[in-house]
Amino acid sequence: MSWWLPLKGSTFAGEIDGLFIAILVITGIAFVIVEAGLIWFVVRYRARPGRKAFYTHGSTRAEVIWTAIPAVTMVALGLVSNHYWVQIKGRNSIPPNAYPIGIHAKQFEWQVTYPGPDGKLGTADDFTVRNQLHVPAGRPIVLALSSEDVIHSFFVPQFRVRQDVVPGMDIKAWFQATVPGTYELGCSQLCGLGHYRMRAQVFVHTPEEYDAWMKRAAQGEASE
Ligand SMILES: [Cu+2]
Repeated sequence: MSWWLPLKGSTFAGEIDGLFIAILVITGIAFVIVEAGLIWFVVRYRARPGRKAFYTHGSTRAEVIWTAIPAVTMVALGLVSNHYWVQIKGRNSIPPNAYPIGIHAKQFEWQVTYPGPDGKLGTADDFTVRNQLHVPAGRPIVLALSSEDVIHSFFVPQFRVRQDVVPGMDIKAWFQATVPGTYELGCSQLCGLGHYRMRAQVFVHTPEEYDAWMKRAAQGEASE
């Protein structure tokens, strides 16, 4: 269904899209039923000569029914999606072998810190690149998100990952990209006048390509 949803570019994408479509179908059915009922009542009880309007205090039975159906549907959706929440955002969801990348958001740019050849953040070989997120495909990535000033939000539609970046908080988010290519990271939280230009390019490389890029970038050569 690439004509309406972005490319499925991470291991989460299929599940998130399934949930999205399930909710769309449920709300779509409710929409059609409600609109059809509305039209039916408008026609059925239209003004006619000799018929007087009357007041009603409502129907307890009808109210219980139209409250219970959405409530049960909401709870069911919550229970079904909890599984995905635990897997994607849960406290212990980050795979232990995830590759760390630091992301520092500020008005209006993304500063991406790479762990360097040793694969560890917070060491001397780390280096930072503005507005370019390079990741290898097929490997879990854990982002350490921080903000300089206001709330920003990390969003790559193809990964189906969105995470607010909040000043004073150290927030982790993880994903595993699956399809090599070039995507866009946009700030999805209105953060000031330059919000519209707070974007970065996302490069998903094959593991070999990523290693080669890492070597070049660590030596301080221009990063792509
Ligand atoms: Cu922003």
